[in-house]
Amino acid sequence: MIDLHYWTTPNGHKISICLEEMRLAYKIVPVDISKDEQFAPAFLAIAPNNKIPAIVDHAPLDHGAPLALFESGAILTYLGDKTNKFLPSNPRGRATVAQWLFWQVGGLGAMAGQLHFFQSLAPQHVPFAIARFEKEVKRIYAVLDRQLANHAFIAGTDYTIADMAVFTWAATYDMLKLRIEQYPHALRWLEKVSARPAVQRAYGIAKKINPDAPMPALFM
Ligand SMILES: N[C@@H](CCC(=O)N[C@@H](CS)C(=O)NCC(=O)O)C(=O)O
Repeated sequence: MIDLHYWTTPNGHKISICLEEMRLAYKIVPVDISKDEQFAPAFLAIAPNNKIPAIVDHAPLDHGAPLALFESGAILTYLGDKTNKFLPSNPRGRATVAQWLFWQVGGLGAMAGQLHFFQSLAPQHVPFAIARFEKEVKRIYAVLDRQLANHAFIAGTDYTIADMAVFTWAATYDMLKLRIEQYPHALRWLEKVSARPAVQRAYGIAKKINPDAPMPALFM
């Protein structure tokens, strides 16, 4: 059994999608970040960076003590290794998936998060910050669109953990006030991934846990 310490955000959805895709047994432990539950000592013992998602695998690969992990990219890679699914075992395929996974965590997710903050949450209107992050997020969507122009999925021909990671952030285009029709290859891929039963289940779970969770237009 795996405990998923989760809230209904793009980084949280990555791991619920992955667990659903892999059909692993898991239990959601909600960590409501709007109520600062990520700072509770019990959560910090698992995730010292005070951010969701985190997991505790009570039956880890090495049959040792329960394994606690934070950082979505590390969790997705661990689950790929645990199940041998959605992560190639050959070095070339693995490196390609890792490349896009790191691109998502360090680029798309970080920049989209900042853009959303300055567009919609900041107590002050800071036009320079909005312009800076909007330009960078548009550049990143253009990179995604070019990659998907000649690949069925992010890392090539197969759906992998990189698609799960990129999907949950790329799907927030309406929240980021982007015109997704400007990225037609990304839109085709977004529609294909959003229709996967495991992805539908993961967003359905989010709605049940937090009916106020912002839902991407793809799920309306
Ligand atoms: N790089 C981290 C980012 C995690 C992250 O930013 N989580 C947000 C929710 S989407 C969070 O927990 N924020 C709470 C806080 O900053 O206190 C990952 O990929 O897991």
